[in-house]
Amino acid sequence: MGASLPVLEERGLSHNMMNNQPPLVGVVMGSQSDWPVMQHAVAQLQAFAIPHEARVVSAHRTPDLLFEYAEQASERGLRCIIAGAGGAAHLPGMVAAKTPVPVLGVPVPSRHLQGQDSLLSIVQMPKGIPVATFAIGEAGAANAGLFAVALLAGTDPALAERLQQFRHHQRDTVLAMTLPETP
Ligand code: RP5
Repeated sequence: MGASLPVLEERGLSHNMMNNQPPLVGVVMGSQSDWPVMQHAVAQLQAFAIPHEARVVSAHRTPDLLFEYAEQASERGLRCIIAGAGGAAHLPGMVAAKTPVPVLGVPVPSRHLQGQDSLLSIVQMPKGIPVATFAIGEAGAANAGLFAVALLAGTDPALAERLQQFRHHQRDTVLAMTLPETP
């Protein structure tokens, strides 16, 4: 439990976000350039105090590391993995292929096709190896984080209560909204 991947840590590409607690959620992304999007998943995990880690793992540039990470995920105690990538986004599907741990895929906006390629790469998994796929970009990353919270809340009543309070806060915010008066 809680084993580290030293190569990434040495290069500053790995970060355990809650020291002294083994991560329950792994957040991986294909490049450091994915962080502006994927940080929105991490922000949700932080808001609900979920032990987690964030790491750069590239499907096509570090395939051996991807296999190592995915193969160790279950024994390390990860309950789900949020995987974000852009372009021909193999990362979530390949992670899912190598672990029974549920994988939540986040399509990162790409330079030329604005993430539509990422979305289709992730969502169109052939039957047999599922990846739960979220919206392109920040909303998808945040919702993947919230989905991970909901998964964990199934066995954690205190967390379920915090999630309910979050939903109530959103409800109350919308109920308090007003529109400008029209003549
Ligand atoms: C993918 O290629 C990454 O997930 C990223 O979205 C995209 C571009 O990577 P960089 O060229 O910015 O490293 O592997």
